[in-house]
Amino acid sequence: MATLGQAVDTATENMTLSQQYMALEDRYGAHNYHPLPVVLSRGNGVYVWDVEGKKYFDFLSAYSAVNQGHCHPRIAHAMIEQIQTLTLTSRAFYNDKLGECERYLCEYFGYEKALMMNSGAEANETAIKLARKWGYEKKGIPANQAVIIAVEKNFHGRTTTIISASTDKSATKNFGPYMPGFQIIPYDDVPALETALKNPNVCGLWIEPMQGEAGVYMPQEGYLHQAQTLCRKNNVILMMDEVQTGIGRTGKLLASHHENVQPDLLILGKALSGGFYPVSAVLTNDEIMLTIKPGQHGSTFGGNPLACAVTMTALQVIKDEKLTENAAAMGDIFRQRMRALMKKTDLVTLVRGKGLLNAIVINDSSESETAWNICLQFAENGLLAKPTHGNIIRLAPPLVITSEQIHECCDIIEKVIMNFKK
Ligand code: IF1
Repeated sequence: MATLGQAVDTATENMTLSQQYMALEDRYGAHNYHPLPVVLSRGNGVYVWDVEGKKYFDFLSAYSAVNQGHCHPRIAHAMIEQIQTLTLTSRAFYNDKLGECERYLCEYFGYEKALMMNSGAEANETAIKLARKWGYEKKGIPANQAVIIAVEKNFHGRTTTIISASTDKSATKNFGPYMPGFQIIPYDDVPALETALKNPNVCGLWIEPMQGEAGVYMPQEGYLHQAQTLCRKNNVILMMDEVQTGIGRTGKLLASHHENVQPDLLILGKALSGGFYPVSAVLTNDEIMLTIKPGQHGSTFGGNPLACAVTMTALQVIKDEKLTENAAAMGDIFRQRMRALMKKTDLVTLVRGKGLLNAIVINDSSESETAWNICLQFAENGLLAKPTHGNIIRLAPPLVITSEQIHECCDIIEKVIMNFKK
């Protein structure tokens, strides 16, 4: 077995262990990311360690997949038990975990039916297919005329259909031709929504309750509720992508709940498994879900026994450890500390977010390296975060963070910001 040193073509005698691992990825892996130069090898709760043994607070939480904290022991135990029992049956047969998990999901989130998939993108693809099928078979939209309304700066995943609705050039350039049937309108714009929904061929409105990738952008108070009202008035499905904002992240079980909105169709992923396994799901009512008949949709691993065992435990942990409530309380402390920091510096111009999904806006152009360089110094000081777009830094720790830890992290952020030289 080649040792690490032999695995890369470049010389390794003067390279750190981290540099050797980074060289491996560079040599053998697709260059589809630009990671911070940190090589992680262990995680526990809010902490991760790199291969040199340096400890960090994780302020990205794998893009909100580890809301329960890294390597949560209860979820690990449930996974190990199931791994040694039954992992995958396919849906050619029944198994003793799927029905239990579907009931658990429906009761937990308040829906009649669940369809389990693997990635967040697949759940969004499932939502698109359900909305279209319902549009043709229940709303009476003429064949192949169904339209789904999406909004500017959305992020729903990376498949060719999903990016067909994207307004982000880096997500769409040279991936055409694009899937038809999407109309893009501005986010957080009720008049634009009102006009678009008048089209009788519209089957769905497809939005995030807060736009994570766009830079933790929150719509004005009331937008979500008006969207729900307008969808009901125009017989359109409100398809809410809570892959990043759901499962306690924003201080409510769903970010939609900040406005007492119950989406007609709910899209979940990421923290459904606490970061142990790719699990996603679409939840909706019988009328919509039962438009898909046997053999019309599915996936090899969708809803497998291992995914189900992990999911039920990961969601029970959110409840038992009151992580939603903790996210609300810790988020208040965090934004309070950031607003106090803003009074002492002009480098941070804005803090925004709900619960533990927050972002700070850096006072420099979005083309500058400033936010990136600030994140490098955060890492130097033991806190991992990464800019979303240009000058916006997303700050989203696991929901298990304590008040002592959140203050320690704010101290790190303050120290770096106050000493930063552009
Ligand atoms: C990447 C972004 C975040 C999501 C929402 C669906 C999906 C995601 C609201 C798809 C996934 C991830 C994907 C990952 C980075 C990260 C991300 F920067 F891409 F946009 F979080 F903001 N809906 N978001 O946030 O779920 O298929 O990935 O399981 O692709 O770079 P997935």
